[in-house]
Amino acid sequence: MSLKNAYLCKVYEGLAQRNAHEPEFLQAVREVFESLEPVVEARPEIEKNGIMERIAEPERIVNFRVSWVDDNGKVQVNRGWRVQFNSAIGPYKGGLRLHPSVNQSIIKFLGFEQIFKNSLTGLPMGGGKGGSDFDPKGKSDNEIMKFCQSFMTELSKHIGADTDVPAGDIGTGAREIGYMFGQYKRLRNEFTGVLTGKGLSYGGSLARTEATGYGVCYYMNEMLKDKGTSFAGKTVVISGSGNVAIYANQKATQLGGKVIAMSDSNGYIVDENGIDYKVMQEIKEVKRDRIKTYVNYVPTAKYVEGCRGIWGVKCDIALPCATQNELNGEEAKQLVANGCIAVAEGANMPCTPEAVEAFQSAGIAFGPAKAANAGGVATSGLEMSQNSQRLSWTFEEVDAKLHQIMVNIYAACKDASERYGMSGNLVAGANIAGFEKVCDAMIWQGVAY
Ligand code: NDP
Ligand code: 2IT
Repeated sequence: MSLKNAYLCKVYEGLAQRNAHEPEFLQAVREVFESLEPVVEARPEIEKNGIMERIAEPERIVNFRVSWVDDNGKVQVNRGWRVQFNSAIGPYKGGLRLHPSVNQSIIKFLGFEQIFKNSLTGLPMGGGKGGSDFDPKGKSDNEIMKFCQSFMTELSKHIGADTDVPAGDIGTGAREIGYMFGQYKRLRNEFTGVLTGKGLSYGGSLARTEATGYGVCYYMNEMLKDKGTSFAGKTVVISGSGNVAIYANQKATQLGGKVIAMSDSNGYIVDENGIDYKVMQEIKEVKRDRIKTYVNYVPTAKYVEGCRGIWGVKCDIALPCATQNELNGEEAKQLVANGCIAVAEGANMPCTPEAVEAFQSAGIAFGPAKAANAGGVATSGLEMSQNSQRLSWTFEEVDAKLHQIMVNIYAACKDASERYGMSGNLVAGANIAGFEKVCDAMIWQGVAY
């Protein structure tokens, strides 16, 4: 798809020139701009108020050195970021990614998408993201703690329960959030809800761990309902085997689906009898081991080296839950040819633009990340509410709210796509519905803030 609107073209071209070395960021912006063409044409106040120029420029980027001492007494140095993208509708909110591939382009694409995702949840949260090129793999607990403490020593100067509330993402789970929370409290002498995804004994919310994976399935369930079907009896392929993938497996299975393949960055496992999420929990969360060891627990499973081959496994439903651009146009065509009827993105931007195009032109249901994986940050929002009230809700209460939020998000995406004559295009629907609230808030708050 190409951009036609003159204003959007001009803003995008300037952005592409200034950020030529940030391909993931430009990919994310381009998709949103393409979706918003009819909105920009229907509402001249968007151009008049410079909304597109402003929304694609982070309010603030903090980039810092993280030095720490490894178990051999050697000093290690990493790069840290926090991109505070947009605070129009609430304090900045978004996860922290720890992975060697992290750079400014990746953090900016994630922060940009977070603006619209958070808006879709209906909760008052702005968009932000952070992280580091630190690689947690193979590090001891002590090294993880040292890194997290050093990272938070700088980050603590820029965040706060009413300013910016980070959380988990790739490589950042309950252990890392715990070390970071401890350090923030030590530095500030303040016990506040400055992070979400906290442990249950110190302010965490029940169901936050499960929320992203559950939410993806609740969203998929709405997509399937509209097609007159459900998870019952369907085969499901889930890429990744981390936080999102594990609980997507649990919920898809509970809803009657059968998860037949999962992966990590080295390879994938297949088991036509269904993959047991509890074994995966043990391998990934407790042992912090590789997915290939699954065959030691379940002999009917088969391990195949190389993670991308997973898209060649025949299935009814595909849930990419690993990382950006993990599913390309050719792989999408293969899924369609194998009879796949629906795809929802658990990871952020896992499908390349060519893959999205292949799914949409084949007429299969496609749920974009901003909408489909918003259950994680939505439940972070619910954790913030509980922290403010100094109360804890039960698992059932949180799960019921999460479910309702995902149903509402699906309805909002569908409604926006229909209002602008793009019925069935949930990518456009999510981008438009997420944008509208942020745009109005930016206009009402004036220019110089
Ligand atoms: P985890 O760190 O728990 O798991 C990540 C999984 O993806 C692992 O299986 C990992 O394999 C795999 N993976 C990571 N990077 C790559 C890569 N470059 N190539 C192939 N596989 C890779 O992360 P999460 O489950 O939390 O996050 C997964 C995705 O979901 C990310 O895109 C994240 O942004 C998104 N997301 C997460 C939310 C959350 O609440 N946690 C909320 C919304 C979206 P390996 O172990 O081999 O590295
Ligand atoms: O991409 C995401 O939405 C997340 N990693 C979760 C962010 C959060 O603040 O819970």
